[in-house]
Amino acid sequence: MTEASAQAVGEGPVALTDGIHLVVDALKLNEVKTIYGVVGIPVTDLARLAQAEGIRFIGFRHESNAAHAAAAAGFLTGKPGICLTVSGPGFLNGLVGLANATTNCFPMVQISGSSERHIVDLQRGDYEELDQLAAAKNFAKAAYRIHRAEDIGRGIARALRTAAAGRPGGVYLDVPAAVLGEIIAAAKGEESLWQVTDLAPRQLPAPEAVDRAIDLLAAAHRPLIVLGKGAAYARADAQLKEFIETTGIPYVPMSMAKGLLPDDHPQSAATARSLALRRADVVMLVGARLNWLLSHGDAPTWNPDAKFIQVDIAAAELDSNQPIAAPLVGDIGSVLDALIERGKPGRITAPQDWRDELKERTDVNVAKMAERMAAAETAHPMKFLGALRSIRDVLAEHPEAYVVNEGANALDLTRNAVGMRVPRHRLDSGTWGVMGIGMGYAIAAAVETGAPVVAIEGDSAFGFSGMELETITRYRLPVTTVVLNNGGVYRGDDPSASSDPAPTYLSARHDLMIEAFGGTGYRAATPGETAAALRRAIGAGRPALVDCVIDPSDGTESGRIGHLNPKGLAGNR
Ligand code: ADP
Ligand code: TZD
Repeated sequence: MTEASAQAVGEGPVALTDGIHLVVDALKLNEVKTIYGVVGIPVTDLARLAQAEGIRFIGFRHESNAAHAAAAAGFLTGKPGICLTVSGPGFLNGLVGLANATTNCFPMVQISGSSERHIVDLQRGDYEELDQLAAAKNFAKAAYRIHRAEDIGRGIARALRTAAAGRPGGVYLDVPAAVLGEIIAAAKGEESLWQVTDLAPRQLPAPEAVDRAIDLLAAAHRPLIVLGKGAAYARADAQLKEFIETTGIPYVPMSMAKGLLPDDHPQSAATARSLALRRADVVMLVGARLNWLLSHGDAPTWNPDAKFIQVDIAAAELDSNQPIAAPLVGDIGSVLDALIERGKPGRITAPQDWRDELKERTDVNVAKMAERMAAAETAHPMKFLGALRSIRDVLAEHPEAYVVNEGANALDLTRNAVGMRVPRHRLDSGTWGVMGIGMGYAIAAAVETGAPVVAIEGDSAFGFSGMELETITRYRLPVTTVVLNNGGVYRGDDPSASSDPAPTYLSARHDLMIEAFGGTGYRAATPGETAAALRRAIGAGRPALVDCVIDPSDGTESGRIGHLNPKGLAGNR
């Protein structure tokens, strides 16, 4: 406990402390720098004290966004992001972010106040009554409750450790109001706190597992590496580059792995993705799961005879979809060290004809994309690709900028159109395909890094967290939001079946929204206006929003994943 906090509680014959001070002291001891949250009973004083003690408190308008921010902070820093919520509904609002963090394997801890146990558990009807621990268990990597002030240090250490070690995820920590208010001797409190040593210990693969993978890669005719966001999270950038470049194996980055190597790297098969997946005979997954985003490893997307090597920290992930011929369980840095060390120079080389085949397809697809973008340049009203070409060019002037991206068409098209050159600079809807991460992720990126952030948003996607524009302006963050506004969910030109607007229809001037909070709004109807506005906004380093007027007829239903819509009788229409 700090001197300041001892005095705050009062220096008597025996110095005292309370639960609130112990939470703050424990977080400080574990070097927590920022808390993202919403205050109210019973955590308002906790936020005040944290701020007074030098922890930055970023106050949100909705807990879902605060929780998304904490998750993004976890991804960006490699240490659990902290979210603070009030009991009952506030807790429940945060749970989407906690579940999303768990789904994406980002480390975060949601600390929530909760109501009186003896009332909640008999369901006598308390203020904001909810059995939060039971609810959180379903949506988190783990959920814990602290019952005594003397256990606060233990609870926080346990939560931080669980969130970060092994496969990272979201952890819920329940701190009832009574525990926050509990008074104990300061000395006893201080003794009860500890700092977690080596938050996410390295995990080394067994040598025989490494050799098995090397044998497979050495015998491959068409080897391929798939980089996932686990590889970005692992921060093994140098080893990845060395392994990929010395073996010559082509690679495909998943969206948040873009930039681990620059997108224009000669070995990137991103623009020949379908061919690469369909033809590869040995596939090494590095921090990427064979989930829906990779068609579960099934034919016809994949070669049915392909053999998989999987590098992952979570052994239970292996064989979840396809037989894994060479499991490599460990942290990616350690696994790559071992692969580099045990693979004798020249043992693994990607055959030239395979590299040429992919290169040929890449050249064709790059040319096609350039043509489509050039055609969009002059289209009026503006098309997605017209706006994105300008955004791409301006972002190329700012490789330090973080890109946040959500929507359907806005997500799919931006992913392909906007190249990344720096690791961990792209954050998007991720594994869950969730809308609403936009402003929370953008705020965390700005707060954690101080770099400019550009959030490229579908107009529907933006609405889920749009009120956080006020948070962005209140904290004067260098965030520019670009809304690709085609007036609807997916598209803005659906016919309505009644006198009400169509279910997909939306209508908003988002540039006026940010003006209400003191930020700068731009409206851009052409690619030229888009470029000029974005350039000015990033240059100014202040909160801004560019509302891009996009042709309502541009875009497809559900973007690239329209096939997931149930057909039913509509299929016969
Ligand atoms: P993507 O969506 O980009 O394909 P996923 O989220 O599906 O990526 O996969 C990330 C994987 O990375 C998870 O299975 C997770 O267990 C794993 N992972 C996360 N951090 C590490 C690490 N440091 N070392 C090894 N594997 C990791
Ligand atoms: N709610 C949540 C939390 N997540 C979701 N994914 C959805 C709803 C459904 N949904 C999508 O999958 S994309 C999307 C919704 C509502 C928005 C698409 O419209 P947009 O993007 O304006 O954001 P485009 O560029 O117009 O396609």
